[in-house]
Amino acid sequence: QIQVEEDRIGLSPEILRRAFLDNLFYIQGKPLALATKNDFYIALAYTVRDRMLHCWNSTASTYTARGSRTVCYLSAEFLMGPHLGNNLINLGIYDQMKQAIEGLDLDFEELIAQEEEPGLGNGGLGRLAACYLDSLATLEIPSMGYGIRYEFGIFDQEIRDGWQVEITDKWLRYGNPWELPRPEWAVEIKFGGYTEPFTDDQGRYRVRWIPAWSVKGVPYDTPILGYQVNTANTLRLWKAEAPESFDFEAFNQGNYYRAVQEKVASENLTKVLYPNDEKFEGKQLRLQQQFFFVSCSLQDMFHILERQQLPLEAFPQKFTVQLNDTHPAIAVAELMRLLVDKYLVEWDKAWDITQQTLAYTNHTLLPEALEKWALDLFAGLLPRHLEIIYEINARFLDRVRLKFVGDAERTARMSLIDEQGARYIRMAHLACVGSHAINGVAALHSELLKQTVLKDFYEFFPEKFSNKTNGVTPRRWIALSNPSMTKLITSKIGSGWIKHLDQLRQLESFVGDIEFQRQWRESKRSNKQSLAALVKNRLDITIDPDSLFDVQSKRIHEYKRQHLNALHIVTLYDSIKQNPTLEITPRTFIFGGKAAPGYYMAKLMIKLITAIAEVVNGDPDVRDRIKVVFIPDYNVTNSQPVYPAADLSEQISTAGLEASGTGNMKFAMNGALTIGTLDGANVEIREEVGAENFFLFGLITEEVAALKEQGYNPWDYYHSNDALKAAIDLIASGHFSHGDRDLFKPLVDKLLHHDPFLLLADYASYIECQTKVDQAYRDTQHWTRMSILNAARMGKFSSDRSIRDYCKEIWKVQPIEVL
Ligand code: 26Q
Repeated sequence: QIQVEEDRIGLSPEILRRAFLDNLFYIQGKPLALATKNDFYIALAYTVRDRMLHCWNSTASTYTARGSRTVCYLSAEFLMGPHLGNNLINLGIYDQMKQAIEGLDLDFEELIAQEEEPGLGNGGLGRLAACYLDSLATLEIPSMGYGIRYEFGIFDQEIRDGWQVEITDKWLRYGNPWELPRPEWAVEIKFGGYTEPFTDDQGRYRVRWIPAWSVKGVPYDTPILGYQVNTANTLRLWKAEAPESFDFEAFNQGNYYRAVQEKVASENLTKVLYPNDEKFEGKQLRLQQQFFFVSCSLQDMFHILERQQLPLEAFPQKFTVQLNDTHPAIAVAELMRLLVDKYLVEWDKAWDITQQTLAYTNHTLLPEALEKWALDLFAGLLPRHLEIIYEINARFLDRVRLKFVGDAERTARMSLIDEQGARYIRMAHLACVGSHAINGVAALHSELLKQTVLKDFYEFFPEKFSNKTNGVTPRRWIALSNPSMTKLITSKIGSGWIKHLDQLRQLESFVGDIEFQRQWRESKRSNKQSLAALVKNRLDITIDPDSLFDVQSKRIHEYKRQHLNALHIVTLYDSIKQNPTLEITPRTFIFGGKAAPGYYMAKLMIKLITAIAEVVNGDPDVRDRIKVVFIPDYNVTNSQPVYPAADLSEQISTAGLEASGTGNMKFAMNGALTIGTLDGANVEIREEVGAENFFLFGLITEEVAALKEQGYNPWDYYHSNDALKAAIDLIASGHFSHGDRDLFKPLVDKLLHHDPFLLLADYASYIECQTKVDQAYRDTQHWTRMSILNAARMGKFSSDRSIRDYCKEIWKVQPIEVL
């Protein structure tokens, strides 16, 4: 037992302050007078980190001593957001630290704002992984997040002349106090080359892989603290470096330049996060990234197994590995390779271990998002894995033929190899076959999976399928982001809800309490005031905190239909222009979100929104009734003040296309009402909060399918709805583009000629629903009531509930308390 000085564990403001000054002096090497804001931030971060390390070490010792079963969450993305504020909340020392820092006449919030967030994800999928790590630690589940330490995360977004401009995210520029490199646990990852069969000394038939090159994977560990528990789990992210050996010395004898080039090439592997989501791109470097982090992580698990002197057969008891979408699905082949080629386990045994270990979560039904790797590309990089996939496929298809005799079409559909024309490896099929459990991320999505993309697999092994509705962590998304509401709720029902979100139901007994309603409104109003101040500060736009804050913030996508929201704004603008005395509830339309750099239509949607904003906000006839704001660089940091300030949450995707959504949950938990389609988790949110507290519109999934089946014609809607025609014509006329009729032509034409996401079909229903919102907001009391009930009934959507479900039904793992 190591004795630690008080300065590194004490929690009183006085000791925290002393520790902070000590860190400033000894870590940053600065006296108070010379320190920059960043120095202060680093000193503050180390002061917090010291307190976490205590938990981290105890956790490691406890897990080792108990030989615990461990959840390994494999994800190409972890969108953690800033650590400092969250760690202060989870340590339970937010207020003490604030006092400590303010006692030095420093601005605490300003120091917290110094942190460059690790934006190692695109959106929902990466942020879900982050929420799950928070819940795993809070529920005291032995677990490890495994991913990639991208040197450049998701790009920073600037808006210039209304267009998105991408800026490199140099998040490591000023160092990262939260991670510890562990070079002693580095592993080697091999690529390319060829294979050859041979017979070993025991006369066994085996295959040798002679790779062409390799890189070194170095783990960087970040502690992940649970909320008010001693558990601190690990997020282990891998960085690629040049290998130590691999014949480079021989190869590069006297060729210094070549040697340096090789080093640069190795480090390229984990240089940058691919900024596309929901669209597959078959880039070689991306496949290298996927294999790299999967192989690093699996090798790491074998090392742990060895260190704990467990036999290979114990692998599935020791580890349960969750695949966050198909990005890590190569794990199926790599685990087989390690078992069969390296550890000499016979095929059937290895296959049992693999299947028992792996489980797969699907996050999308969009066909363009399904990963399929061109066979040549795959063969060039992973020749041995291709052979293994062929073997898995041959054995699997034999079973399919046995079960569905004579159904050759089915066999072709289910094959791991797509052979209609150019050949591809289907990663979702590989994940399904190699896993014992397959799940979707909301009830509707899980049903649709079974009926559409994974239908054949559901018919083959129905017992593997289940639903695990997503959730979000109330620590970051309420306690940290919304201190005023947190304080109010806690004053009424105590603070137990932060760990047991179902307890929010106790708020229902105060829903008719006039004083509580007033306080609720006051909290919302102050959050709107804060957001208004941020908007004023950053964008120099004045927005009225008494207007209805109508927010759509998420990645920009046609299926998410930000342009449907835009059509509503144009319709309101046009009706005010036609009828200047029109009485409407004043509204502020707030947008935020990044477009994939190569997604032209999404970028044009941003331009459309900013163009509408320019006209609306500049027109004295309308600008006191409607305002439009596009918040640039929407990320975790910038989103935190947004959810608490929203009155209305826009969740308006075409039914059947949003797998779950998680922003929908963050908004509703913070007392926003939802206007939404019956899509993803909206369905379940509506069930929980009550249909009377939810603004529902639009076609349902079956109607979408039927309409497309019968031949959808957007022109029918255009010609039969005057307001719709007027809105589209106004955009096409160049009214929002300084007379330029070409600018938005691609967008308008796509709506009129194809409209794959059925905006025109849903327009009338959406506008009618928005009119109801307008009227409902005028009844302040009733709106407040609905707002309270929304927050009170969101318990289901805590990621703690999701994680409990995974633990019980898939991972079969129990908590281990750290003392
Ligand atoms: C794949 C291959 C190559 C390059 C990039 C990608 C890639 C990257 C990210 C594909 C997809 C993603 C992200 C998908 C995503 O965020 N999906 C969202 O997942 C959330 C969590 O389950 C759901 O709530 C959302 O509905 C879903 O859209």
